[in-house]
Amino acid sequence: MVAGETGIRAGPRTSGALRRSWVLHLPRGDSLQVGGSRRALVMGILNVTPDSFSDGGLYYERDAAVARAEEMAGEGADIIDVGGESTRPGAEPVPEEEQVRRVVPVIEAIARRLETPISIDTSRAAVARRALDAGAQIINDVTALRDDPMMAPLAAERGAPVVLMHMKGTPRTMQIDPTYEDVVREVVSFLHERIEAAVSQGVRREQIVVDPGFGFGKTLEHNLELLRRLDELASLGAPILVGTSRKSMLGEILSVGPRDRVFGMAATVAVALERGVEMVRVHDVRAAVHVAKVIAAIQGRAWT
Ligand code: HH2
Repeated sequence: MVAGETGIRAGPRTSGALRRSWVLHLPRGDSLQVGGSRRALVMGILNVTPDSFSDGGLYYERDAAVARAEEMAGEGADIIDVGGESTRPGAEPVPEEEQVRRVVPVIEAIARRLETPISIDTSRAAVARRALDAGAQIINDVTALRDDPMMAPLAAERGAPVVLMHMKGTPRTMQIDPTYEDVVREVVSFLHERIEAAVSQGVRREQIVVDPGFGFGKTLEHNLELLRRLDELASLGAPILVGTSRKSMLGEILSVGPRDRVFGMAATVAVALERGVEMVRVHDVRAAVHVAKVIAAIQGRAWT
């Protein structure tokens, strides 16, 4: 059996597939149950940036950001993902000090007001360290610990769960003609390599979450192939996080702007959860929580 799996079989009202279950241990002592008998976790996105692709500028002011975090918690978010750097295609890196200036006051304020765990969306260890000091408890690194050699040691030292995401290239270059022989196999082998690299640097295997990185160096067809074959990521033995929210793959299908892609997101979340995904990262928390609850009920899991 793959490490981290319990081997608990799904109940009689479900498809009979292996029901996977983990407990992520948070640095401040709490834990997050992932999979098993409970509904999928919903990570609410909080972009403290002037230029994110769908909500740039909306939550750039501290008070607006904190109010949005409270709203998402009220809608059922299980994690608030705070980021101070846009990673949209073509985006330039934001200096560490500027990311810290954007996210730290917001994280401090949210951690004071809410019990909802906070993740920090950054690839820079200096930013993650300051965010963890301010009250964040999970590291979400879209470069899977490749951008900054100090990120893995930091995660190991703090005992923080880490999201490792697949990306081909960098945000500046990733959408320039991405090609794969088999996108799913390449993503799986990349994530396998990154899990082993993290573990070899002291990160506990049970604290690792993987993410195929929708829209990061992928065409529409690559993204759709990944969605169709998400169950193949289960071989990695880690919880799977999926982020399709408002992304251009939905815009290409629906010909609508980013804020009008909520139903499209809901369709992808429903399919992902039915393929065994345990976590989703979304802007529209209320909609995703509703989908997660209904899917959980259908699968015979607790939906509250
Ligand atoms: N997508 C974005 C940013 N961070 N992290 C994970 N783990 N998975 C994702 O799919 C992912 C991510 C991009 O979306 P968003 O944060 O809304 O936009 P921007 O990068 O422009 O701020």
